Amino acid sequence: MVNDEPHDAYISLGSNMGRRKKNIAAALSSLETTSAIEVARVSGLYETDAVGGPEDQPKYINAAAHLRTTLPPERLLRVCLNIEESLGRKREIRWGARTIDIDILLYGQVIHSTPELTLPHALMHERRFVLEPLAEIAPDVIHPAFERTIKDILAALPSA
Ligand code: PH2
Ligand code: MG
Ligand code: MG
Repeated sequence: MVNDEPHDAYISLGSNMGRRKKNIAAALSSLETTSAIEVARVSGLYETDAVGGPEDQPKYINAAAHLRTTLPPERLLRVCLNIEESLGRKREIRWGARTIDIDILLYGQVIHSTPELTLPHALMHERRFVLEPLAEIAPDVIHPAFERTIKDILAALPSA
């Protein structure tokens, strides 16, 4: 039997190099034109201070999106990494400035950990720049490891 039921996946997008809004828009349009992916909903754009990495980095634009996809998690990750590369992403310094970062936050209620991919995203629950856009589009979605909603996890974050 062919399993072609789409799954709900949530991603985070971030850019702090070059034309930041354009990079986010280009990543979303590449996702949309991938045949097994539908971009169901996109959050607004949030300008955020860089967290971690080298000092004096430019501010980020962050956003979150809800995808519906028939791709399994590893193939969705491969698509995201290919889009990053096509938009000129260079991986030099950990948490350094980047044209585009596309992270899979949640894939249904899957809990999964390999060297390539951890679901849910290992740091999402402590990052305001991830949770704020995500809470805009998915406030009542459950984080499967903490068994709490996104809006509750956001509300419990210590204030900056
Ligand atoms: N991504 C990081 C590290 N720091 N800071 C902000 N504000 N936004 C990000 O997307 C971001 C970050 C690693 O992926
Ligand atoms: Mg990231
Ligand atoms: Mg990443």
